[in-house]
Amino acid sequence: MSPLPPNSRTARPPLGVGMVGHSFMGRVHSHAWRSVNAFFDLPLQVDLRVVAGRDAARVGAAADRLGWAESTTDWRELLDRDDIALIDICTQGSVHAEIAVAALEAGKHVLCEKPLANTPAEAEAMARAAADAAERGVLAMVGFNYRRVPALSLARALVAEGRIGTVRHVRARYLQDWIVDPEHPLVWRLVREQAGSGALGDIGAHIIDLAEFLTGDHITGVSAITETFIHKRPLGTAQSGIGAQVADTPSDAEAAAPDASAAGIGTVTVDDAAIFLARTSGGALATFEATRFATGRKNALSIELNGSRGSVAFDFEAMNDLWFHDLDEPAATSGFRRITVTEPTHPYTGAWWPPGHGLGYEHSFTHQARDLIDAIANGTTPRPSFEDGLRVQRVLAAVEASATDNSRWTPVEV
Ligand code: SOE
Repeated sequence: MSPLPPNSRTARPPLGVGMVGHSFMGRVHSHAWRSVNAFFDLPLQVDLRVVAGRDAARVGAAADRLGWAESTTDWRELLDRDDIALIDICTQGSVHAEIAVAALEAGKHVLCEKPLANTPAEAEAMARAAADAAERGVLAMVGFNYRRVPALSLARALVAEGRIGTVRHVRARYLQDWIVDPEHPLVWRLVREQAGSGALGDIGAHIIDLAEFLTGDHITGVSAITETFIHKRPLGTAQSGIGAQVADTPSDAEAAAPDASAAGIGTVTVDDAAIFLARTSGGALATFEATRFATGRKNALSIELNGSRGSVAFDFEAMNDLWFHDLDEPAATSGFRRITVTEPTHPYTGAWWPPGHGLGYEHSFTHQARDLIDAIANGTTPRPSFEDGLRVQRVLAAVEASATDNSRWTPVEV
């Protein structure tokens, strides 16, 4: 029997990936690396080589479950592997800079989860390392995945085409409620040394990035208030939900993790909620709300842009729809209309299911992987870049600075 023709998978050059962290983000990134070649025609074949984590038993089990060839408790091993070309950072923010800078200097491409870092200084060091590495053809992306929800990619295209005219308003919210219960333990997302900030950096970063992505403009100034509603929480581990995701930190960079096994009470050192106003370089007025105390809202991201010729509006709770208002519509049929973003001509959707079947949260990460692989294969700058991530980090810092300065707060006589 004549030999079968080479399978296109084996014919494509491999892209070896090493991932650090295997909790919530590690799991969804693994799903993206496993699925991207199955649904997109790419010049490189992803190879899930090694996953690194803190605990040998846990990371070994994660490797088996998530499809990684090997596991290790020392992330630095990944930098010495010739069969690994890309480092995927899915850890808590306190170790993003250390891993990303080392990986870039070792000649590895980098995908880093958001926010880029815990401080502007760390983000600046990462952006510098990425700029230096780019001169050697080594590329970096920060994982603001919501840009790659098809409805939001379509919104960006409509705004860029001028379909809503000059943007006058941005109205963005990201609402969760996973720590409304005062008995929810003090997990790493509630500790500044590990998370950098609270709702502001974790979910506020997403709507800051989206506002700049959709408008094509930058935030030039903010005025903010933040609040921590519950200051003391029990030490221990959360059994379910977002808080149950135990942070992965490489063994040699163990952050000051709250002692999950200890009894007792610990102090929350980050915001529970942040609300801020902003102006953009395009002259728009913007409002942002990021909170973990929107009781009943589980992962409710929404954003609306109002322009001189129309509006676009998106709600993640109906993530396959984009609402569009065109001022040029005749009055008789004017109003917001719902675009079901599942046509083959819409961004990314043609790779998946027939019209009307819809996509989920995880697909945005596969789209992120697709675009990063495409950039690596073509030597183009992935977006959002570390420079984009640094700009978000500076907005986060400005919000915190504004919130701690009450000089502009005008009390109302009661
Ligand atoms: C927790 O708020 C979290 O996992 C964020 O960290 C992610 O970025 C977001 O996509 C879902 O919620």
